[in-house]
Formats: sequence, structure tokens, C-alpha cells
Amino acid sequence: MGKIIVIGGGGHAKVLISVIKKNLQFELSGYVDINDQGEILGVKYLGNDSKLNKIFSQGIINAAIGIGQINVTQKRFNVVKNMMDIGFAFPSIISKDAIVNEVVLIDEGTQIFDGAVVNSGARIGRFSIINTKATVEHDCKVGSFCHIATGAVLSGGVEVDDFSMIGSNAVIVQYKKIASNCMIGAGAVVTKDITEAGVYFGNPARQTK
Ligand code: JB2
Repeated sequence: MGKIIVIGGGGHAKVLISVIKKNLQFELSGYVDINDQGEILGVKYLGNDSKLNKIFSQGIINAAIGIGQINVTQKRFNVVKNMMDIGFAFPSIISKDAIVNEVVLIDEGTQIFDGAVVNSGARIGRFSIINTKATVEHDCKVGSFCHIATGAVLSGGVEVDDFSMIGSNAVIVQYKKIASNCMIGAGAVVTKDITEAGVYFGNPARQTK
């Protein structure tokens, strides 16, 4: 079993650690955070990001980004860039309690948590999060560094462009498109294409910023 480290020691990391443990694909070597958060679910603190070179040189080459930080996708991007320069690999982490159907493409670093459904023909880019109980229906296309939050529903054929976040329990109706760098608020219902970066709330969803 290969070794893996988790980056971040907050709420998202906690769920990620549980999924990694349950899957039995990797041995957790520890987590890296700006601050020592103490042992998390039995996983030890390895230090801050200045320790990453040393960790890599010890032969631990796999990492999973445990920083979810709602609507702060740029943070995850910056951490990934730094770690790629060192040489880390980022396997996708797909919970064995998620449902992933046929002809689905999932790129590196993407995480799919418990109870999520990714249906036939869907494609998901790099370093995206399909959070607990989210649904990505048939033929959806989710870009990179997106976050589909808990319980959100992308109906069939929806497209979500890079760096966008779909909030908890939001619904995007079938074949609608969400531009990059959008934040769709929790519970919003998107019935039309969203072509401009911004923040959208409500039913039907309207731009608020
Ligand atoms: O540059 C960094 C860095 N920036 C923040 N490097 C490293 N190694 N760690 C970093 N962190 C750490 O990420 C913070 O010190 C903190 O411990 C952690 C973020 O934890 P927090 O609980 O604030 O957020 P989260 O992203 O784990 O969870 C949020 O997003 C999830 C998707 C919460 O809102 C959760 O409820 C939500 N499910």
C-alpha cells in the first residue's frame, strides 16, 4: 500500500481522512498544516509546508488536498502548484461508498465523497470536489478546481467551468452552463445559463455580486 499525506487539518481534511482510511488504498503518513491541529482521527501532524521537500525526499510522493475552503478555490490551486513543483502526485480519491457509473472520466486530484453519485458519461476535471451526497448526472462536464458541495444536484448534461462552486443543496437544471469563477449559493436553483463570473443566490438564482 502506497503512502499518502493530507494537506490541511480542518473540516474537509477530516472527511477526506475518513474516506482514505475506509478505502484501504493508501497508508496515511500524516497531515501538513500551517498550524498544529493535534492528532486528527489518529493521523499525526508532520509540520507546515516548509517540510514538504523533506517529506518528498523520504519517498512519500502521494498527496491529497484536504483544504476545501468554500469559495476559496485559489488557495487550493496555489498549494497544488507549489507541491507539483516538488514532484508530488495527486491520485483521485473516490469513496467506496460513492456511486460512479460507466464511461466516467475523473482527472487527478479529484475527490468524490460518501454517497455522491456520478452518472454515466460524466467528466470531471482536476482537483475538483464532489462532496458528500452530491449528484453529478449523466453527461455533465465539471471543470478543474470546482467544488460541488454536499447534496448539490447537477442534472443531466450540465457544464460547470473551472474554479466554480455549487453550494449545498443547490440544483442546476439539465443542460445549463455555469461559467468559471461562479459561486452558486446554498439551495439556489439555476434555470438559465450563467455566463458571467459572480455570486448567485435564490430560486430562480439571481446575481448578487
Ligand atoms: O497554505 C496552506 C493552508 N492554508 C490553510 N497550507 C497548509 N498546509 N494548510 C493550510 N490551511 C489549513 O487548512 C488551515 O490552517 C486549516 O487548518 C485548514 C482549513 O480548515 P477549515 O476547517 O478552515 O476549512 P476546510 O477547508 O477544511 O473546510 C471548509 O470547507 C469544507 C468544504 C469547511 O467549511 C467545511 O465545513 C466544508 N465541508
